[in-house]
Amino acid sequence: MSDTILIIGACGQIGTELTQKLRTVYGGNNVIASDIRKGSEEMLNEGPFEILDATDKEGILAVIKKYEVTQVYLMAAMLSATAEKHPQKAWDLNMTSLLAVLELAREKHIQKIYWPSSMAAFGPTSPKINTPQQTVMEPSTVYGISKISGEHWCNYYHAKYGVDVRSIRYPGIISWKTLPGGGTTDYAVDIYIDALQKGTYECFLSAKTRLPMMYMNDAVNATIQLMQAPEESIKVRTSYNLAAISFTPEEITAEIQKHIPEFTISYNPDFRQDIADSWPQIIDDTAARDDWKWQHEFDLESMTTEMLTNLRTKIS
Ligand code: AKB
Repeated sequence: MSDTILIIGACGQIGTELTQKLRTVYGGNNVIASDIRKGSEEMLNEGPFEILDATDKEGILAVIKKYEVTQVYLMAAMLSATAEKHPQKAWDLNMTSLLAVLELAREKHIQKIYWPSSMAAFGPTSPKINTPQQTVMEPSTVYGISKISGEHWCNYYHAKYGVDVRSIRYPGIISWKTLPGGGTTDYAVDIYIDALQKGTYECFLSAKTRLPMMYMNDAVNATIQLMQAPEESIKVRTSYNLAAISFTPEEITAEIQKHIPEFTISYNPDFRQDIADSWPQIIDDTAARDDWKWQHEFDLESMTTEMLTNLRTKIS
């Protein structure tokens, strides 16, 4: 039987590019995009689209039945900075949506689930350098609490009901097509846009705040690679650590200055500094590299060239 995929939260930063890539891999009509708001013209032209509330289990089931969906990618979530402002809403969106999809798999309406976790599942007491796959995990943010809880729900549904749910702990994701919203790592996208538009950027994190990051192409490839891996190779059913690059605002500035020498940065840390300080600086993703042969392609240099080239065209 061929795969039919439903993406919930297809209009978000990762959802947009994941939808595009999955449509090239599986064919436009086999990938149903959905979101709480209407998608772009491009998204609507390239395949089916449904308005869908990620917390509405019956609504999701209706779409699954309509298109005979076999796999769900649940990409809808409230990210770290916004979640600190709306804790109850964040918990409700992030947890209700996951439990709805896990239940639909337990009830055998779908065969496979992808659900993103985050490095935010780690906390201030986790090792910051080479953060292992398994270690102390005591997140200090609402978003992180929802991610560590979600990971355990995934593990539980796999162990108890045999649900094939797969997950990655994303680092900060950097992209130019759709902007991120409400995250702590968003500075690493904003900085490129302001470098091109204003020649200067005021950063909400301090100069030496090192965080794990990844270019979108790598994140999308990793996600599809994990979902296509043979079931017996998936040994982690909470969520896989995933890493590519780690840098500070100071270091990304120096890289941008190689292209735009007059670019300047100033620092004005806000509440997001505490969030960033609670997260890992460098992540050990040996398990993903061993189990399903993950390899990243982009480093800070190649990502910066791609970001500036693509944003220049988009902005002009
Ligand atoms: C955020 O900053 O909240 C996200 C994440 C690290 O999951 N980008």
